[in-house]
Amino acid sequence: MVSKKFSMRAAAAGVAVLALGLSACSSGGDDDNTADPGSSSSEGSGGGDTISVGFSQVGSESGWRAANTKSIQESLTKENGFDLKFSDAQQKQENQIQAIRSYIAQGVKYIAFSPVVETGWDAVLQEAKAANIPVILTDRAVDTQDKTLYKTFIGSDFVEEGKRIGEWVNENVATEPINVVELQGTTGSAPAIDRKQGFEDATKSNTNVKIIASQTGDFTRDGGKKVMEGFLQANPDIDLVYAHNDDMALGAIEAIEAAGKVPGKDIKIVSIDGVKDGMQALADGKINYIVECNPLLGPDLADIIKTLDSGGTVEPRIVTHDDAFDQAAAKEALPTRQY
Ligand code: GZL
Ligand code: ZN
Repeated sequence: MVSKKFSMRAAAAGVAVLALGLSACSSGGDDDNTADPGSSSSEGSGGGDTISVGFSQVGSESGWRAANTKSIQESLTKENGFDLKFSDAQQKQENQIQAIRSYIAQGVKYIAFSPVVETGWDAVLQEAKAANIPVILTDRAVDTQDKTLYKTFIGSDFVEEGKRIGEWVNENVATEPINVVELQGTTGSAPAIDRKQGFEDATKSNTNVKIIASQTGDFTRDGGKKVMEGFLQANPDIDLVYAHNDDMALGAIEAIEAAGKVPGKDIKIVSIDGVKDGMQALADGKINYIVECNPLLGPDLADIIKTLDSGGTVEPRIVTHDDAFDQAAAKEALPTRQY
């Protein structure tokens, strides 16, 4: 459940701090927002006092992404005062840049997006700034020197996620020498860079941990399966898989089983996200530990935009709360998981 308090400062008027208790709320979905950026929503400009928002989504590469998209579309509805224009970039940066330019041309009031990779955004964000359209980063960060190019970045701390995985491995697996293979997320993306960093930070002083191979599976099941097949062929003795997300872990499980080994036992698996299929595999003993990465950012995005629209300001960095689960905790949590 995502419920968080973060204080937001009212405008220069010096009005007392406005602390908002924000909780995930799932109002009825308005799921006809899959129009490509070129078209405005089917009901024209949304009319009346709705706030027009252009959202560029990374793609639909994983269970996490599907839950994140659902949360945004269910929160930025007309009933909730929004006219949402939503586009899926199929994990291509050029499609995101094109979508953002289209939103600028349409004169939306706000732009929000999850940057597929960290770099290469300054030009298009300068254009949004020149058009006086505030930009909000959700889920993933951009790597820019100019912090005025966006109002806030709301998302998990991926270094912390990698660290928590590494600490659990130190305590529960690497009490003897282990060979580790790593399934990295999308090359150049903030989660892939930071999750790799966090794991290494946590395990670098543990001489039992030896990372013998590390390669991107692009956050997809198929990618995880194919890379794991390669790892298995090249390395006869693998003790642990560190997957940057559940979808790649689920692909690795398929490859490990096809090789006649038992995932979670012969080869242990640790992962990040906590999507339903991952939590089920954890409860079934095929995965050993998962650090959650909460995708339910829709309600907070809606609140951030409304705060900005009423002249308020928001913190430049809002960190999403993540939980962590072992096999017993997964069994307990599964029945009430929202994603
Ligand atoms: C993390 C998000 C990552 C997920 C993957 O916030 O950007 O992208 O961990 C998803 O499942 O594809
Ligand atoms: Zn919690």
